[in-house]
Amino acid sequence: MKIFRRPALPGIGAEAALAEARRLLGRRIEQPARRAFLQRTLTLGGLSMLTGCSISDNAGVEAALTRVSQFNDRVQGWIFDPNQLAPTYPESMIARPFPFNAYYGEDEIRQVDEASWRLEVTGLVADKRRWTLAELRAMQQTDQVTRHICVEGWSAIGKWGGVRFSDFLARVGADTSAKFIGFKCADDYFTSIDMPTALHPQTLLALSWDGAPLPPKYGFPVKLRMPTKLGYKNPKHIQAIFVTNTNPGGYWEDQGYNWFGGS
Ligand SMILES: Nc1nc2c(c(=O)[nH]1)N[C@H]1C(S)=C(S)[C@@H](COP(=O)(O)O)O[C@H]1N2
Ligand SMILES: [Mo]
Repeated sequence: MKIFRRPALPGIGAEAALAEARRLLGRRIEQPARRAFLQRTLTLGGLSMLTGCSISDNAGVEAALTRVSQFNDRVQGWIFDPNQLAPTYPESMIARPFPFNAYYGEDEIRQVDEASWRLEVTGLVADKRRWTLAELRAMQQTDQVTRHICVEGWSAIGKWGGVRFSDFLARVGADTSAKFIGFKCADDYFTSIDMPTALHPQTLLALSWDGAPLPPKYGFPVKLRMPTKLGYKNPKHIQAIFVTNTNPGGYWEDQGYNWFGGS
């Protein structure tokens, strides 16, 4: 059994709070001079002015960091370019074996039964129904060799194949003017993404890894693969997808990880 890991944000001291705020602010500010300026000059007083939160106790620090993170979500949303492709790599660079990660250890990997599994699609869609794996396999397939980046400090290149998510959303008649797509997984993990990322050409409803059906550890029967987002935004073992205008949050996001989670 893996010990539950606390995410990087909560319960931290003033210096760490400043470092985190600088990191969150700096990541998505494009002009290097402005970014360097903010990172050099942000003080605790500045952080408290910027966020309107008093930094006198842990609760205040957390409130301030949440505001910075929410600001960062908006900036990432504004600057996300729906046509810009993430880098792709030659097959010779695929990591074998590919790292496994989940909020539990390898001994607790979920074994989903293909025969009884269905993908439930609900919310703001014309065709609310349950899909079998065979039906997903019958749709047009595409693959990508891209880099998966985990906030825990590792990254690895893998090859995922499956249905372009924008094709799937069109097929179910999703309201693409809605703001969010939520995902519920067989291991009770959950996450959600913004519509522009859902429609990005490299966002895949992935059914395979390295040319073979997704093994249980990588999320059998389906995962959402997005090379434009960090690892925790890529749900494995998906059971339900819903289109909504209410932000569904996520397992790690609700504990302080940045919601947009762009890479
Ligand atoms: N269902 C589910 N999906 C999940 C997770 C999880 O615990 N459960 N962990 C996330 C995190 S933090 C990472 S880094 C990737 C790991 O995917 P991999 O095992 O294919 O490397 O899955 C993401 N999706
Ligand atoms: Mo991760």
